[in-house]
Amino acid sequence: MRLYLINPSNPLVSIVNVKESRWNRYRVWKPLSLMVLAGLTPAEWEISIVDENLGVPEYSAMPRPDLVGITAFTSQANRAYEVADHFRRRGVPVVMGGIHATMCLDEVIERVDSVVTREAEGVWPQLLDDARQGRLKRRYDGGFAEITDVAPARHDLLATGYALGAIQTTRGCPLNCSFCSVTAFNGAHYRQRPIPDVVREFQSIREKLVLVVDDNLIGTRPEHIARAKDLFRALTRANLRKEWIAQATINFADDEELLTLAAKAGCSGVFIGFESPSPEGLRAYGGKFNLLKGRDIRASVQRIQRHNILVAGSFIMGLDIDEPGIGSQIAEAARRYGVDNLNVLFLTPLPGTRLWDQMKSQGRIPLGVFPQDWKYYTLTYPVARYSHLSLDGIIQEMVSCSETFYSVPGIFRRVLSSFWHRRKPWINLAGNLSYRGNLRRDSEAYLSFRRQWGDRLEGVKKS
Ligand code: B12
Ligand code: SF4
Repeated sequence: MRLYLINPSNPLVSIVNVKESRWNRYRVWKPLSLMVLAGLTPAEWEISIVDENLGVPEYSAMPRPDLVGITAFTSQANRAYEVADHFRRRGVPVVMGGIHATMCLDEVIERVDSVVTREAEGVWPQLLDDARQGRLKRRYDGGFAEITDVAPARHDLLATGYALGAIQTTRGCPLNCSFCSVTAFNGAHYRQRPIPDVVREFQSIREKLVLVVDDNLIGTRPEHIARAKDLFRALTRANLRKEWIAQATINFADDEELLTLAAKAGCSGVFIGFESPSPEGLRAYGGKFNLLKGRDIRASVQRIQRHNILVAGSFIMGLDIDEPGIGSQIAEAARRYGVDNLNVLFLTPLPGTRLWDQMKSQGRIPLGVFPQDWKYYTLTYPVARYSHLSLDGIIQEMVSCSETFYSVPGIFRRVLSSFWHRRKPWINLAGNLSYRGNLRRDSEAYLSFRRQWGDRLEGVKKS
């Protein structure tokens, strides 16, 4: 039995354009969901994982599979349907799962043979059995997996072409920010994989640099932090000789022992979502408000960096309080906080989130002809109506924010500082150059988006 597991591409996602900027190699990450599915698949299936981000193969020249499984974030849905259509026309059954299939079940179920909603662990073996016997059901709901049932991913598949390996150690997020899909999809209950399983899986990863995909590696409660410390101790004992990067909340900075243990275990960088330079912005959207309010953020960032750990800060532009000037406010806040990298995304209503419900009810989702428009839901296009910013206004703010932060003197200052403090200067340089390399391409993409969709997005206040 032959199984293809496919990660569809979206050419609008600039990070996958390795040819245009070779630094992007460090930002193309493995589709871990498919490697986890492969890990759950019995040996009688011959598995090929196709990541279209590395190139779209000539499917008709490949041997005919018995089953195709497709994963998709919302931004990949259009391409997912094209791939599904190709195989279904050849009579191959297609199953789709992942976040978009869960949030937009009615749309997806019309376009594939079978849909898996939520986490696959509880239903995938049964589905494969049904497929083998030619009696696939239209829908399987995996619910939330028992965290002890999460199989190790097949790191032997997709062995080349990536700079980073990937692993997951926890699922779920208790903070439930209104714009984010994670709590809606993986639940508010923070589930932690058994530490020996994580260590064993880490040992099976070949790459020296690894992305820990957890939405919040350390969690928020004392027992979460205690588990994170135990994990770091175990990784250190295993002497992995790997460096890893992860996502965390700013409370990472509050515990010296945690930072020391993380650094010893190989932590070389963290992504932290600051979301807004103003407390009012945070209060409206964030479960994170309590973690950030009244905090000396620069001092927190410095405490992390003192452990030789890089900090990438992420912000959202287009919050209801954001007014003209927000681009320079974000660039200035990122400079003040002293982050090594800055990632700014447009506020985007993703299906299944509270923000979606709110904006939909307010008639603020003009780019809403689905599925065609999903390809713009990459968080890098302004697909909604923003309270105080016109389409041109918000694009201008984004461009000026990126150009300010990623100016040559800005990069020079940050990289010099990381050389001086011996804080992973080469990784810092690669990250900064990757962002800078995409600036021109991003501006061109905004222009073309503006030309194509300006009319549909009109009716917005002029800034
Ligand atoms: C790692 C990650 C990335 C990596 C991508 C790696 C990759 N190629 O997959 C990077 C950094 C590149 C990335 C980029 C983006 N990401 Co991202 N990312 C994540 C993150 C943190 C973890 C995903 C992961 O690996 N999970 C571990 C695996 C094991 O879990 P899983 O994917 O859910 O898979 C399970 C089930 O969903 C199911 N399943 C999944 N696929 C399939 C397929 C079949 C056939 C079946 C049966 C089952 C099944 O089974 C798996 C096991 O239970 C998630 C957050 C999250 N918790 O999901 C956000 C998340 C998926 N990303 C998100 C977004 C918005 C993006 C971007 C659009 C925006 C951005 N700029 O970040 C881009 C788009 C990239 C693209 N190609 O289009 C949103 C998606 C929301 C949505 N509705 O689509 C999420 C949920 C984050 C959020 N805050 O809302 N991302
Ligand atoms: S803390 Fe991060 S993962 Fe958790 S709900 Fe907020 S944005 Fe999503």
